Amino acid sequence: MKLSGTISVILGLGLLMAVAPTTATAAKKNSALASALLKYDTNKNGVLDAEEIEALKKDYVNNKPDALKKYDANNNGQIDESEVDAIKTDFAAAVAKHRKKKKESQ
Ligand SMILES: [Ca+2]
Ligand SMILES: [Ca+2]
Repeated sequence: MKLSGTISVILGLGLLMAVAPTTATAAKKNSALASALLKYDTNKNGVLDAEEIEALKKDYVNNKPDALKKYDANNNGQIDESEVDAIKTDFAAAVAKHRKKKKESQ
């Protein structure tokens, strides 16, 4: 009984270790994509202003950057108003993370 419990724990840990790297890579990729949104904040005020959103939309139509592809939820080749909200949300998270990182490195 005790032995099988130990085996379960070992198997559990093994599974956890097998799953963890994949999750970490995905998280890293997501955060890299979110960081790519930071460049659209051209005046660096930590907010995507109307004209910055316009520039972002144009960039998507013209260049289809990887960082924006996932936001084109209906795949019509454009960032629609309804898709802007998701970008703003991720942008805000990226800004918060960026600021925290900056603070930690000081
Ligand atoms: Ca801005
Ligand atoms: Ca769209």
